[in-house]
Amino acid sequence: MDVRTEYENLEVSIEEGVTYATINRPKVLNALNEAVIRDLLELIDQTVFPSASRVLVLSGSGDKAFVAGADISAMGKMSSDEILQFTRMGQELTKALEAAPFVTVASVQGFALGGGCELAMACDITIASENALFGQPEVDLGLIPGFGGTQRLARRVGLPMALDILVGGRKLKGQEAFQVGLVSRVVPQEELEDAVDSTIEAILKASPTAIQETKRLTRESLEMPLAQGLASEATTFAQCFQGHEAKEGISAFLEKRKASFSL
Ligand code: CO8
Repeated sequence: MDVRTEYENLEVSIEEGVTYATINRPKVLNALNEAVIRDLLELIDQTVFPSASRVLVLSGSGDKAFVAGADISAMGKMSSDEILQFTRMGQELTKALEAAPFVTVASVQGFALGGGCELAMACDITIASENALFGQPEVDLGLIPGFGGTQRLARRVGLPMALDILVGGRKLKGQEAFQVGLVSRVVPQEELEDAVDSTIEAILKASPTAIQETKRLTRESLEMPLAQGLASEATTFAQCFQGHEAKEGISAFLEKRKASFSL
């Protein structure tokens, strides 16, 4: 089965182990409509199977915006049934990014507002340039966040900061977003590509199974009691230890050579 790389609203390229997806609607600052979300969901499915990509990098076209939110003009034309469907699709996308067996990296420059902030937050690693601007301005439109903002933001940055962003209209530039834990790293704009590349390099050189299990357990830790999470960690650790990747990793260390992992 061929992997589809031609999409109306996405630029997709696949390189060794990595799928790059750029949301390509620069005239509306990469706003998310139903078609973009459907395309992203299909791409995620394809990245799981049959592609062997271990990393998905999400970005927005141009340097002005990652994503300036859900497409306000498209939403204005939706019926209440359609809007419910649209919210659910957006939430499905954020859940798919979190549940994916590969690592999702958001590369953010410019506006990451509303649905754009929610999309960046659903990625495993969010790398922002100093010019990034995060915010959840939905209340100004008479709306509330609909792609997970009311649920994920407080888990990510704590209640006082989340409420300041959600109801106090606070917008955070890249550096401040890093300081409050909204993003993983912040770099000057001209270093964004290198920062993404070095993150990819670190992921690709490590054991695929270990990366996949670590992501799964760490994400699950937010959903379960500590004792249950620790039990799950111990079992998975023992399983990894039995696997050929751990045998290779440990031997390589002892033999003072680079490990070579295969799935
Ligand atoms: N939707 C549609 N079009 C947009 C959007 C958007 N979110 N953002 C920008 N655009 C369009 C503008 O209308 C404009 O189009 P045109 O050239 O035809 O006039 C073009 O992009 C460029 O934008 P501006 O001229 O406004 O550029 P500025 O640099 O002056 O301003 C801003 C940039 C500050 C980003 C401004 O465009 C803005 O405020 N955009 C809206 C931001 C926003 O409110 N985002 C939240 C949207 S709601 C949301 O995301 C909810 C998510 C969950 C939804 C669940 C649904 C059911």
